[in-house]
Amino acid sequence: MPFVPPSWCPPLPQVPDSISIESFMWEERYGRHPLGYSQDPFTDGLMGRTYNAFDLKDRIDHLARGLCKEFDWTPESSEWEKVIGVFSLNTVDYVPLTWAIHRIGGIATCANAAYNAHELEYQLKDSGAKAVFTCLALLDTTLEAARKCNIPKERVYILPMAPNATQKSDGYDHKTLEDIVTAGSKLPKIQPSDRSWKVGDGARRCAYLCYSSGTSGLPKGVMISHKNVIANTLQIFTHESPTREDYAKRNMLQSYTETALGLLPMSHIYGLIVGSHVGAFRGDGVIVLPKYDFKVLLQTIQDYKINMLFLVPPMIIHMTKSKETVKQYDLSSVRACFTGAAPLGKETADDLLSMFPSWAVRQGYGLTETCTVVCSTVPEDIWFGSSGSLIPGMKVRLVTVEGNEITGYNQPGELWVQSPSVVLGYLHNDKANKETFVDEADGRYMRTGDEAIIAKSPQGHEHIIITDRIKELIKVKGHQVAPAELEAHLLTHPGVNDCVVIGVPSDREGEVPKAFVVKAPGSIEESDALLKRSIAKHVEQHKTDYKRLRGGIEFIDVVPKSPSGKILRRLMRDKEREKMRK
Ligand code: 4UV
Repeated sequence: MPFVPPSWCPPLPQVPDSISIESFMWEERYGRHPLGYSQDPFTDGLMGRTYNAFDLKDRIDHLARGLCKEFDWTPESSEWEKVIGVFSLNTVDYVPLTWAIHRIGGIATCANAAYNAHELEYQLKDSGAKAVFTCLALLDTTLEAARKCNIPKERVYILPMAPNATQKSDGYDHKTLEDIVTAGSKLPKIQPSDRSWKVGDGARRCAYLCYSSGTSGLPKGVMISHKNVIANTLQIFTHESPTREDYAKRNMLQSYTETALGLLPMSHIYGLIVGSHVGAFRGDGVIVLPKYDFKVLLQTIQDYKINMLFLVPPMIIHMTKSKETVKQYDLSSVRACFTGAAPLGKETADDLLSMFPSWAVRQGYGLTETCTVVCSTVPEDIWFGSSGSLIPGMKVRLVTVEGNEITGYNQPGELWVQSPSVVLGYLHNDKANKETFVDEADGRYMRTGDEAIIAKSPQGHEHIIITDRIKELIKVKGHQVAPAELEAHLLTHPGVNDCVVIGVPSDREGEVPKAFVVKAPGSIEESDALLKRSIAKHVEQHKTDYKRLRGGIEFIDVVPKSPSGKILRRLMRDKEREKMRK
């Protein structure tokens, strides 16, 4: 018997499957809230730049017209001919740009702003992106990657981070988003792409192509449909509604919206869906920050009286370890602090609560492949160490290594998820699709590669507690690091004959990569120390900062492998854990 959401949770409303995300955001929402939005959807936390919902709607419309003209595209053509890369720090234009791409029936492939040119090139090539939107800070990286993917410089556009920031680092006068909006405002109206959709097209058509390594191997394009995003937005909204309605009633408000923090990268599913789409749909105001700067974060919470924080565990650890700095700011507006993407330790949650006894310290669990949230704690049902109750429309199973289904409490098994938000699959990767998405008698499940138990919370509800990670993935500060990617790179170093990379615990980052290396015979470095330094440098030069081998390098004689040649990473991880326990 699969586990299902608790009975207090309202049922999931019908999920529309023949409209685009963009239509859903505006039309559904206006239907629900005839008074319109109570807050501006996105505000620049540094510059104060903002658009109200009505202006934003027009802006997206103009941008969509401008994009059609710019590329000579029609809304009716296949979405795979209209893949656009978005490689930028967070800005107020980030998500609206993706909605304009959806309005013309295209796909936005959002790339981690921390990527270097090699990493960006991989995603742009793999996704078949025809153009890239970037910000000035990342222009050089973008141009280097674009060149290698045959994307001409004319197809590299600038997202303004600040009004009037126009200097160009390569001397070429790149068009800005503003230029396209202005040009679009003078063009005739276009029919939004979904006007020609048939029933079910919203479930079939890809809207976002985000990258995840899944359970094994290199990063893969995760095909996220319009329906996936709409479903998870409605699922989260419905899961939270009872507590919000209570709050509104208690405070005699007509409805209740949040001023939320938009700091998490919008290129990652957490910042994209939970941090942006759900807030915009609900009528919240999202205060956008381009990157993590601790003092700027505290100042912004104070200035904008933010009440909902979306953070990852390392940021919370930073807060709990900086009590004196934190005290200098007035954070009394905050009602809830939400965390996810990696486990939040019980001690850290306790520490945070002791600093801010009135905060609801909440945790959610999600994946790119489930188009984000699977479960989360709500203010009335918080249990530290747990990732909370299933959101409506979710059904999960726990399956043992032997393939037996677990039906009781507190017994660990791999978590399998069924939900309208489970994505279409990986782009051109049948093998990974077969391994990850399985058809069972009661429908299609996604195998998460995470080990979990179901336990009863003190309030008596079924909660999911993530107990371990079975898959290879390493999570550094919430970012994905694929061991296979680092291993492939290490093998290009002349001193490395074979290697295996695993994640090891880190106080500040959650986990960091550690490499076990079999030295090449007769390697030219004079000593082990020099060889280690050279290998570490090889990674630093070619991979982004969070992928560095901060867990260290250790030499071994042989990499343990199965008879079929598969690296036994789990064995290395268990050995390492054993060593740390001693
Ligand atoms: O694919 P991904 O990078 O996706 C994420 C998504 C995290 C989110 C999103 C919305 C939320 O509201 C939220 O709370 C969390 O990280 O990586 C997926 C893997 O990250 C680990 C787990 O191994 C997933 O398979 N992970 C994510 N959340 C948690 C976690 C968690 N709360 N506890 C432990 N591991």
